[in-house]
Amino acid sequence: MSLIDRVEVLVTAPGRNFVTVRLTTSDGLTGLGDATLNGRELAVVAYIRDHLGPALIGKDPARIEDLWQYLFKGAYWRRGPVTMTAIAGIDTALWDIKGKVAGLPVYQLLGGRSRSGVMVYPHASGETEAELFDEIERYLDQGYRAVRAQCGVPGLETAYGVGHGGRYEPANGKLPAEEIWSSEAYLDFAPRYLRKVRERFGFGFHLLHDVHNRLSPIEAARFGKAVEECALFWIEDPTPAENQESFRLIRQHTTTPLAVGETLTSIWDVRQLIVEQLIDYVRTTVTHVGGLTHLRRIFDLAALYQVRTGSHGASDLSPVSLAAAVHLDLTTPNFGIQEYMGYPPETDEVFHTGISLRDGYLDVAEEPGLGVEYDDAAAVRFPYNPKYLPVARRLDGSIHDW
Ligand code: EZ4
Ligand code: CO
Repeated sequence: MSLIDRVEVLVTAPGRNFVTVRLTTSDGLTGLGDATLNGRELAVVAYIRDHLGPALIGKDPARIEDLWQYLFKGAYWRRGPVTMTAIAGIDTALWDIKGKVAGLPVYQLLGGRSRSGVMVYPHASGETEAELFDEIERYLDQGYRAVRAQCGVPGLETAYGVGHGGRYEPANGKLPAEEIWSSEAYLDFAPRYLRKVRERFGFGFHLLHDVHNRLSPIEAARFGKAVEECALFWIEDPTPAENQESFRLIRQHTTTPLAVGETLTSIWDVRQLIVEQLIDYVRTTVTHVGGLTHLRRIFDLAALYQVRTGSHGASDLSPVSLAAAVHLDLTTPNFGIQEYMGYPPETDEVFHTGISLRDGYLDVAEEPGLGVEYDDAAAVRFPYNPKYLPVARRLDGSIHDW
């Protein structure tokens, strides 16, 4: 019988930091999983290297479900981003191995295709409206069917989601950078530029917007109402979701669809949002909810309540994460949309994937497993480069949700 022989945690920074789990079996098969937690990478590395890895040696890699329960329930300490990201790295690598053993792409193991491609949305952003409109135009010209729009807010020096003349990368400080936030300025400006986007480009594509947890429930309700005429695909993270019931208030006031989930780490964190139909899209992602084993359980729960999926797919999730996401998206009946920012050339030097983009849809190559190769020789050329996400302060200096 083939057993888990080796557990490696690989850290590389080709464009940005990524943590990758590589499992090797006694008959020489390898599996890859993404375990990147932006700005907290080494906490996950230690969790796998010092705690999960030693317990996996000699275990049967075919028993994915049992190993998941062993790492989750068996740990006594459960949930939380570090734990669930570490479990995800291992779980994803086990699915990769199972695919290789079977000689089948992972989406086949998950039930086969429900669709011919995975609709994605890229990020259009600008410090000014003019820059934002140029980016939207560029993406629409490239054939994307959906675009996320984020613009700098007059009076605020920085705004989340806005690249500064290049790729958007929020983890940018040796220590956390401090950004100033004003919900008043944002609430005044954002509905106006979103309306201008529709006036200029029409309604023939899906328009998305990320609020990034910056509003209170009643402010979010007001925002949702103010943008109803824009027919948004969704507003994302209108308010922090620890109090899941607070979404009732937003719901009572607006028909703008709501999406939540990128920082949530288990089915328990989205249970009420889903069963009370307080959201329209669940955005949990394979890397931060313990891998494919748990994510598909969330998606199945969501299907019962007409909630569709829209997984987080920012570029701080590695190409291994993207590949796993696309395999699952291809099969999921209640799939909605997948976030996709693409990667800089350095990232592609380390992670070789057969993922293709056509007419705004992603697809995977028909390789066994996830279809991703990790290039060790390239990876060592990009050593770990510690970076933090910023923090946000209000105009009076107090801390706000970033
Ligand atoms: O700020 O992934 O929808 N995407 C986002 C991201 C997050 C980063 C945090 O690591 O909100 O850009
Ligand atoms: Co977001």
